[in-house]
Amino acid sequence: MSSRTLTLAVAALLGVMAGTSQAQKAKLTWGPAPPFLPSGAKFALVSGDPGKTGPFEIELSMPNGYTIPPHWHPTDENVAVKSGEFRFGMGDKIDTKSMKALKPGQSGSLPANGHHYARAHGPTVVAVSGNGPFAITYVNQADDPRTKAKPKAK
Ligand SMILES: [Cu+2]
Repeated sequence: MSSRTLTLAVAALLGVMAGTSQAQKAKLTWGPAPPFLPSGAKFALVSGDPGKTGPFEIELSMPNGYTIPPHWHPTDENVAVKSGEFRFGMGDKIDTKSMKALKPGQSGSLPANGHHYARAHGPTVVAVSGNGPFAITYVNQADDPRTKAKPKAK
């Protein structure tokens, strides 16, 4: 292989690698939902860091019927529906009749400290954005997956 051919080969390889990393940036990396959410959902970070101060965006992919029991956050929460149907309601008790439905392309804002709950109707993907640090407090401590995960003392 002449040195010119080698240079071209390296340039082509670097081009392929650059293309690959760009494709990976556009594609979200999905993992299990964080421990403060009920199990069964998938989670992907879009931008920022929900654990730190500043704006962040995550996506949550939920199976049909996935329910987040009544809870609140110390910060505003914005939810934009990507696919499926996201139903939510305000208050300390799940009332399916008073739930509102958001469809793909629609979004809603949940005010800081406002008690709310949510349920996926069909497989549903939402983008959640806000200003970190993100925190969640469940109205009923028994609903908190972090409490459930702890081994029960006898
Ligand atoms: Cu919430």
